[in-house]
Amino acid sequence: MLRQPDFGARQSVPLELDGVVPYPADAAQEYRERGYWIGETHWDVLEASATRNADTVAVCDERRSLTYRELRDNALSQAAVLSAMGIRRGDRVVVHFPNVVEFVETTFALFALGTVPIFALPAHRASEIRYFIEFAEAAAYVTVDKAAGFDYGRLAGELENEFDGLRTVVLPLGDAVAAAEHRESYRCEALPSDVAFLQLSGGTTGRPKLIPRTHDDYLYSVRESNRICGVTSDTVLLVVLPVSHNFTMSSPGILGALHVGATVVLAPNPSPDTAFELIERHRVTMVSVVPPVALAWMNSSLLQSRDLSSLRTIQVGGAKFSQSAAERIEADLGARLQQVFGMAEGLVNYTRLDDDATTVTTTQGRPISEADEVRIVDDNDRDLPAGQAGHLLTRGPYTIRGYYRATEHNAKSFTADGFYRTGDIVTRDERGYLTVVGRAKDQINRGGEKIAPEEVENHLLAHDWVHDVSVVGIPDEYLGERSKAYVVLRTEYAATPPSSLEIRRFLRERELAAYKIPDVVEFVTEFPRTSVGKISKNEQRTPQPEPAR
Ligand code: AMP
Ligand code: DBH
Repeated sequence: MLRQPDFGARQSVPLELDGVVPYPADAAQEYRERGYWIGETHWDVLEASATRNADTVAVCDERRSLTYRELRDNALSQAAVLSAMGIRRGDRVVVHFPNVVEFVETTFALFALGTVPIFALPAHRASEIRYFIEFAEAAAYVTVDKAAGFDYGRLAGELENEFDGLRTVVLPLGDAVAAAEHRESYRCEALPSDVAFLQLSGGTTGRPKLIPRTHDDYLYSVRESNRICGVTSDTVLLVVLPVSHNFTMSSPGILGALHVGATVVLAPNPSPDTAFELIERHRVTMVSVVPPVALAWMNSSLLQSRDLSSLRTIQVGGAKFSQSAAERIEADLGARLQQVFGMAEGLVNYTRLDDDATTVTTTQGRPISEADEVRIVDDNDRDLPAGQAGHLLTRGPYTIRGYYRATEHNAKSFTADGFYRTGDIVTRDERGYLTVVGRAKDQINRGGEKIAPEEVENHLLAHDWVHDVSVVGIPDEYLGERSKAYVVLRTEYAATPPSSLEIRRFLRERELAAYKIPDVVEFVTEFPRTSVGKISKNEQRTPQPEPAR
């Protein structure tokens, strides 16, 4: 019989993880003294909820439903199995799940062990997963068997062959878990100041960046988010966005709901068909969506036939929500709008539930905490007066001071005194409300899904026929932006270009997440250039008149 690892009393040694930039000691001390960091871990939170709300449903999907007690016990059983496989505190483990209950079980099993999950997105494919394993020297890859139209189990098999020593776990575990012995009380080994997991950044560079978040800092943002968003044990939260996304996890998301004994309903996809039925069946009170999903819901004919009357709050974030849609949504869906402007690096802004209609429809909210320091600066880092658009810099009790193992990049992404350069262009009013008006970073925001052009360009450059590429975001009525690749072919192939379909197939065969594959491919003979000879992506982003025929 597998026994749960017995660590007895909590160890007092902080986790040493190389490549993490810690909060400076004086800032950490201040955040503790001011009561932001209260010294709890994610595992403590689940234990407390399981004690208070043992028989309440914590999380369900189409196939399974778990009470808080079951979630806790299953997580501990899985921890026993992982521990028997040699997985230890501080090991990095890639967690790769569609929206299924097993994601939550696994995440808490890893929290119990003090292991550090890397939250891959469901849409990620071999190319991204391989990179996470290599870069973070992951000890294991945990996933679920076939689900949501993709064979995750098969990918696990391939990875196991490819990476020496990588352990792969494909759920369900069956007998191994059933044999695990349960304990009444279990103390996890992690310390609240430890890195709890690595979240992902949409990024701007050739490779995604990993974001180390501590229990202390993340749980502060989760508790405050609950307060701001009115999440209580009566909340029924519907998750239609990818489970592992930072918005879904923490704003207030799955972790917020589990903190207060609420119920989380996982939807396999965000279509009105699926989501409306779940809202009706589970009497859902709250949901978080990206703008294209909000638009699809607002325009759905199913609104006539489904009962959405339980829905109180609809959060929209991840990309800019147009004012005109924001003005319509409450009437269309019968729920209050809350705009959310957040980032996995930290800072999250919300419009408040009692804000006036103009604030809710025209701003992206204000920061969670009075300790969130926000600066709006010009190109030379000089502070701008209220109302003027500039670069948003931020520092605070739940914003990282550096990406994981990224010394060189950190020097560019953070100021010397620890402000994160968000890459967003915003205005701030006298009250501190932010409105996103643009972006300085080279990133495409495809309806909330972030694409780093350089990453896609690198893949395209691997094509034998391709001489040069430039990937940009172009305006799209529905997504806000979609992606376009301008391709210059090698001269010997220019006369017989491949079709854009072939280029896209090439990328798919490189096992890249589907949302990164350009929506449009155009073959050109040269790129527009700026006066200093750099590619003018701005010009490429601007729609060009169709050539006369
Ligand atoms: P990431 O750093 O990958 O977590 O992505 C966060 C980025 O998403 C932000 O820096 C913004 O560029 C964008 N974003 C998130 N929410 C909003 C929003 N409500 N409006 C506009 N942009 C947003
Ligand atoms: O886009 C994001 O990354 C995001 C949006 C809303 C986020 O991380 C969040 C809320 O926490």
